[in-house]
Amino acid sequence: MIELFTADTPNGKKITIMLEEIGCDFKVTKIDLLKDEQFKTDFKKISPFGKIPVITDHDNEQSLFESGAILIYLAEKYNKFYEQKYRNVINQWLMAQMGTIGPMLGQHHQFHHYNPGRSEFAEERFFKIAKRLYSELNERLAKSEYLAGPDYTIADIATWPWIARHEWHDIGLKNYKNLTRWYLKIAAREAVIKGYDFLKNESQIPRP
Ligand SMILES: N[C@@H](CCC(=O)N[C@@H](CS)C(=O)NCC(=O)O)C(=O)O
Repeated sequence: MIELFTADTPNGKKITIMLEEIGCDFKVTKIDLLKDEQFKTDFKKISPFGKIPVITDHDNEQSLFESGAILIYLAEKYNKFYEQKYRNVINQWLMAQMGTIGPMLGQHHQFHHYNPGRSEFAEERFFKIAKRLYSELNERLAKSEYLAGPDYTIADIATWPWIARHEWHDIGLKNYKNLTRWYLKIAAREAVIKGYDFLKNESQIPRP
């Protein structure tokens, strides 16, 4: 059984979606970020930077932090969404999510959604970067069904929950035809619908 320590954020949803996709038995332990539960001593033993998500695999009592590492671990353990033939390309797009898409959209959330008016420079900078990312993803998806090729992979599972925050981004997802096609196709997957609403409060995937 996998225990997932998480909160209702894009990085957290990557893992609930993956666990639903592979159909394994899992339990969610909620970490309240607003109450700083991520900085409690016991949690920091398994998450040294005080971040969610983290898993503990109770088959072997191994804990893992960093969503990309968790996705790779689960993909290898259950032999899903990480085909050997495309592994380098999957790694490339997964790392692009971890190193660029997540951090840049995360900053855009900070300055455009949570703290507008606090820093004109940062607001403009991350808005511009976020728009460019939408265009670049749109270009990639003009040439490829999914991010890493013809199949749905952990690179898509890592990226999709960030695009699911498109209303916060204020960029107009529907103007990016290929990105919208990819977004809606993934949004229709049963595991994605369940993983998105892992708190079971009937939260609906935002439509473009
Ligand atoms: N690179 C990390 C980022 C994790 C991350 O930033 N988690 C956020 C929530 S989405 C968090 O735990 N924030 C709490 C804090 O920074 O205090 C991953 O992908 O797992």
